[in-house]
Amino acid sequence: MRIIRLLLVFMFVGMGATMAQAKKGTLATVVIKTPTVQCAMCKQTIERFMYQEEGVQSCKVDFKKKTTTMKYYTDRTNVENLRAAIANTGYDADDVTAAEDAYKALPTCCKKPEDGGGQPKKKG
Ligand SMILES: [Cu+2]
Repeated sequence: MRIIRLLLVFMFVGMGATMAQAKKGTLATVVIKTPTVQCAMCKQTIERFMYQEEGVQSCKVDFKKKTTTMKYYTDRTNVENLRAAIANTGYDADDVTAAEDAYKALPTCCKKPEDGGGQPKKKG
């Protein structure tokens, strides 16, 4: 009798875990072009901000390739939201232009070269 009860408990725990997983929704990956990122600080700024964004599971900025790769839960957010969120950190995201206020608040090195920012150009 005890064993049957124990089995039942295990079954419920198992079902609960399965349901919790289903509730999390589907993960999707998106690569967003972020052409204005240029250094490790840009990467940090975007990643720190995006991890607070609803539905984002992971965020990785590649400032050499100038892309931001994100995994997100499709039931909690969408690509438009993610682009808008990046733009709100001060960086262009695909066809969404950076929010001006946020861009102005970026450290000088993270601004576009025409605004006096950027890294010294390496030759070759
Ligand atoms: Cu930067």
